[in-house]
Amino acid sequence: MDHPAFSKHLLRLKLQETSNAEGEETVTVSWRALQLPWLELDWFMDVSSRITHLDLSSNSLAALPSVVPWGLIHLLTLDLSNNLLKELPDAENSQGVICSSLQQINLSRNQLTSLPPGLLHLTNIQRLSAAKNQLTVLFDIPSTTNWIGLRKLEELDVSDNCLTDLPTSVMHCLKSLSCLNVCRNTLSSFPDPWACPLKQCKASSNVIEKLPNTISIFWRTQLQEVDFSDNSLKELPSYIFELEAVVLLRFCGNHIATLPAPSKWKCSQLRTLDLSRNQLGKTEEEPKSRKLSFLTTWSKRDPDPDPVCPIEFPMILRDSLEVLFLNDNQLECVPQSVCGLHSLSELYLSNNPGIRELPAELSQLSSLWQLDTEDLHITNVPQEVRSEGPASVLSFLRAHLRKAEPFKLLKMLAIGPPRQGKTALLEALQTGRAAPFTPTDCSISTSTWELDKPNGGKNSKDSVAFNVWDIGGQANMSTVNQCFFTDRALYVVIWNLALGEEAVANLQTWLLNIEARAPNSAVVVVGTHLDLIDTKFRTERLATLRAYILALCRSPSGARATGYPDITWKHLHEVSCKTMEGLDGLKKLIYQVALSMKDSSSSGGGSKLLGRLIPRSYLTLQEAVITEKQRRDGEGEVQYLTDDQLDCIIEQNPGSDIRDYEDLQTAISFLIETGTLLHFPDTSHGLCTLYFLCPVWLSECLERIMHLKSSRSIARNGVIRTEDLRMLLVGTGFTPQTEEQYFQFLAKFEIALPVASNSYLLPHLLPPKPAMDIHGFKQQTNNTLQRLVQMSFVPAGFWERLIARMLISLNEMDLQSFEPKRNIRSQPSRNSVIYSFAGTQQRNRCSTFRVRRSQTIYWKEGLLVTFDGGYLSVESSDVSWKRKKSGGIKIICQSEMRDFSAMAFITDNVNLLIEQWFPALTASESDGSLLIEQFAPCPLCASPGQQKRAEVVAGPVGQVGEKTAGGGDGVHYFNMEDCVLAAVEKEHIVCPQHPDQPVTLQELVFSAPTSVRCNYISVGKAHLSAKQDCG
Ligand SMILES: Nc1nc2c(ncn2[C@@H]2O[C@H](COP(=O)(O)OP(=O)(O)OP(=O)(O)O)[C@@H](O)[C@H]2O)c(=O)[nH]1
Ligand SMILES: [Mg+2]
Repeated sequence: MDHPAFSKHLLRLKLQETSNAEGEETVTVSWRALQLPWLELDWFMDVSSRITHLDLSSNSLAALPSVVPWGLIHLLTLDLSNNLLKELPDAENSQGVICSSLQQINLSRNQLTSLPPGLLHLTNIQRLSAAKNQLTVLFDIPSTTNWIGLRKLEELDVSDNCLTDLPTSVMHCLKSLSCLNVCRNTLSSFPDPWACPLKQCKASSNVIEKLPNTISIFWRTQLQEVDFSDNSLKELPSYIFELEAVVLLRFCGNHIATLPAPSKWKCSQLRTLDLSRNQLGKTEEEPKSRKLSFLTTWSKRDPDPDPVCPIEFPMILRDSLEVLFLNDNQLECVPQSVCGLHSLSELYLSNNPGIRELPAELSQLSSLWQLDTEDLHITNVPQEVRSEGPASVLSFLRAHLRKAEPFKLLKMLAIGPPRQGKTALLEALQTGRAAPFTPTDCSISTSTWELDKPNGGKNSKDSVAFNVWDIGGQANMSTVNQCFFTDRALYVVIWNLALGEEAVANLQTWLLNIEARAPNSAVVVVGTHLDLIDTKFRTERLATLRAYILALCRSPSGARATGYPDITWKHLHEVSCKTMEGLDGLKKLIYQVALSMKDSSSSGGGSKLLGRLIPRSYLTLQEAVITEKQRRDGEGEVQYLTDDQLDCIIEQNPGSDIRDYEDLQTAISFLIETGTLLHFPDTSHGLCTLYFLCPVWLSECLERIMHLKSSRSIARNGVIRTEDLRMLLVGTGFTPQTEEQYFQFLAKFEIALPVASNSYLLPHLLPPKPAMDIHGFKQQTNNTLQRLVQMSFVPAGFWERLIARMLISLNEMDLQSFEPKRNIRSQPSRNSVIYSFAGTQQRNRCSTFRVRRSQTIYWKEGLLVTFDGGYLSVESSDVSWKRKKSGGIKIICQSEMRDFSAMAFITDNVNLLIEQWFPALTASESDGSLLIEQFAPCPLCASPGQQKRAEVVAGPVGQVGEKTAGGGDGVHYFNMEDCVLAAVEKEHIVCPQHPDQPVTLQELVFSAPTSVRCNYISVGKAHLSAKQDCG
């Protein structure tokens, strides 16, 4: 400032000149925070007529030259905030105010005692802030002044001043006002409302005693936010709740003691209501209210009624109100109507010394996550529950509301290969004695068992109860018995130690099935016949066998293998059912494992399954279902309930609080988990509408099918006609109304799979080996293509479904190639619905495979189709892969015409099956390796001319993994993915066995499944065009 010229020079640097849309040069002045003590005209006079934005905020200005702002003709925005201004230059009349474009003025943080009268002449002003000044009156208007400004003002902020009132003469001129902030003044009243689109009205921290009663007349459909907190309101008139658009209402810190009657409320959009720090619930005339309630009939019955809360919230808030502050009031109890506010997510109740109980119905508020009860002396929720937070309090209340009881029964399934000692072991556990051997025909039996805490003495408090299902029976039943596998149960997998390593391998399918059907279960693997293991070598022998079991369930990297349950050495045990050796240890193990099971459905997922709280009505339902089961058993009635019958049973209990669908599902899950009934949620063909009561009965129904002999003519080649399958239902209790559900059940568990519109495949009838010697067909020639699909595990039902699917596809192929005019729609509709499970997708894939089949042979894990000039074969092949014994599919396709479309036909079928039914196989192991990979043997290595080892094809393939690396002595296997990638670049790929003789990729790749080929083609095209671009 001591060097005016220099100051001017510096300030001029902060002018920004731009030209506006009309081509005029405009100037923006940014002189913010420069400690300017005054404003020199010389600094800007030459450009003053071009200034559009003037920022002088945060300086030390105490006065302004009269040209600012009134003489700046093009000024749009003016910021004078944070200065020392006591007043603005005078503008005598409207002629002195030429800044008619001015839209925004910020005068906040100055020392103004009233707003400059010049503002009254601004006709385009939209935003005006004068917060944090010393305004005592809004405008000091000489009586001679005529003014017509402020009509377009939308936002007025005069908060933090000393205003005692807002003159209606000014306020009623603000025809466009939408936001008004008058917080922190000393207003004792609010001006009478007027016609304007007011949206926000903030008037907190004043001394307003009363709200104007026309508020809902003028602002009913516009006003959204109203804040009158920290005033002196004594009551809330009903009209404030008639504002239909209001979203936020704040009335905290007043003297409000009551609310208007619920019928008066119209604010159905209200989301936040703050009534904290008031006097709600305060009853001055205690005796009067008591007398009143005495008069009602209700209190006549109950002379000492619970405290009745005078505060009531209307039901119209039910779907809107999310946040409710009631803290710091004088409530005697939580208003019951709060429990009806279904959208509530936050509720603040702290500091209402009278509140002693939380209503149990609060727990029905499903969105509530914040429940503030600090400093309350709640007696009906234990302190330890309260200290765990709102979620725990609410679940405690919910349990209380539903009269829940801790439940300590689990379902336990004894499973494993046949004749291993399952029944003997259960008998030994339950009776403590070696049982005399009594063979039974029945494949499943149930019992109950109470296991006392080991070393805990006879204290039933700590005991665990089990519903034990002994799932045994003949070998052919063991696959179908998976339908009894339910989730969140304890599985005891039993095997005979004396059978050694071979028997361990047989456990694989059992373990895979548990993980597939019951992933939240606990598994214990128990070896029986310990007495048959020589005591001399026992320790080593057991260690070896244990290592075998663990190797099954672990991937080579040591992590849990995909598809297997989590089993560690802690879950393994050995016993003798003859000498009872190891039985005490087993009891201890079972007790520990049962106790450690987690309730995966609970909110945190971390609480224990045993002792979880079960609503009373679930328990009543359980009892009723058991009674019904026994009644039906006695009267020889069918052992399933339909939807309606279950509803009836629920309705028989008048106290039942099972109301909605979700709750019913939870109740049913409880019944399933405890072994009270069986239910399958599949909606297709209505399977979910049946509830099976008795597993023994269900098992008997299945036995009728499983005991069919393949010699019986009704099931030739393992295929049965629908009529014949229907005949097997006679006498079971299934009716024409429920037969569709039953067939769906059979398909679900691969007991009978639809293969054509009127026939089903019964996989159990398929021979384990091809019915004839097929090796004659498989003469290795040069016209053969092979493919090997490696799978980390073969899921249960895989082969059954693959065979059924291929039979369907082959039938379709026949129809398409040779009977094109046959109208498929003429088939009976119901059957075609069942049949359509193969999916329409399959037909859409453009399989070009067309042959006239001469023979089709299929067995448990394989299928062979012969035709003129070639054959096609698919079969399982055990391979060692990833250092483990695993499953594989070997596909061979031979064609004299060198038409290998059959290969694509098969691989499409395999891929689609996996996609639709076994998606778990498309995942990868914890070390990132794929669970499924495809290999193709080098056609040159495999050809007889090159290798005299034709048995490579027919015999076990061996170490494929190693072979791809080029080692070994046999045939090299190319990874299909590598081949497809290589095919983009070149026509040949090099086989490490004979690098001088490259292998053509053409056939290796072009017989890949349609999807891969498409990929290849698109990748190839992209690649080509990229090449062209470069060239
Ligand atoms: N020595 C010896 N024999 C046993 C042991 N456990 C079971 N057995 C015998 O093995 C045979 C088969 O036992 P079960 O209990 O019927 O076998 P299971 O697994 O229930 O058989 P299924 O129900 O038909 O699948 C019976 O003769 C038992 O006495 C054991 O620990 N030691
Ligand atoms: Mg048995």
